[in-house]
Amino acid sequence: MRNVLSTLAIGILGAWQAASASDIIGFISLKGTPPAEVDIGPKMIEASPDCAAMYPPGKLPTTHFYVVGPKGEFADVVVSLKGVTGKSTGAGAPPATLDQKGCLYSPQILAIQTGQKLIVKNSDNCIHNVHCTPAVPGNGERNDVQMPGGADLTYTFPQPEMFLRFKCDVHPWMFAWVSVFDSPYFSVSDKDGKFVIKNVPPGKYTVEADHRKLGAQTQDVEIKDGDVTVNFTFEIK
Ligand SMILES: [Cu+2]
Repeated sequence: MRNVLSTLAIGILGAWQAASASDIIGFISLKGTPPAEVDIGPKMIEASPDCAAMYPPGKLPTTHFYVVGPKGEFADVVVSLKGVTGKSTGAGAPPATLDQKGCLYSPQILAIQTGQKLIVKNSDNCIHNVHCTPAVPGNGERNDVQMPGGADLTYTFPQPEMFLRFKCDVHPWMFAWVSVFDSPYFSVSDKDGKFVIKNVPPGKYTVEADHRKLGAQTQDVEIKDGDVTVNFTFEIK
């Protein structure tokens, strides 16, 4: 009897596992040497000494187009499930945050859902001007001044859009790129090159990995009965 019950329990557990959502996990690497980053120090000193004063002498920032670790760990790649739409849970999701720190946006690459709040903060002791310039109709352009210590600004976008641009008209080197998805199934690779797309329902999908400078790659996967690993390699030719 006991055996029958435990067999039954294992059977039920197995069926439940087979039908439950799984994670798509992976590692993104960059092969080859990316072009040198642009030194934005001289622009900063010229246009805005108050920004330059936020850094130790000789340690002014560069652009961050290619964020690569010592073993090719490739950060800031936006990974999503291609063609999955109408699944946004953005209205009920916790807000995402975009900060302005040291006269740079932080992070510079991020991803949110349609309808999800994006809170923009000013951690600097200087004025910024938050200017989003969407390319997809329905996502409205906005241009807001934000004083030091000023109230947070809140943005939402109704339409999916890749790399929607935020810039600052006061500091012409400041950019952030916000990708907007119509589902919660996306991730941005971290400094270790890792990403996780959580709780994907069973099914067949095309996983797309998109880097702002190097473009998109895809791989097909099937979620059946457990987590799936998908790795991508980008190459500088
Ligand atoms: Cu600014």
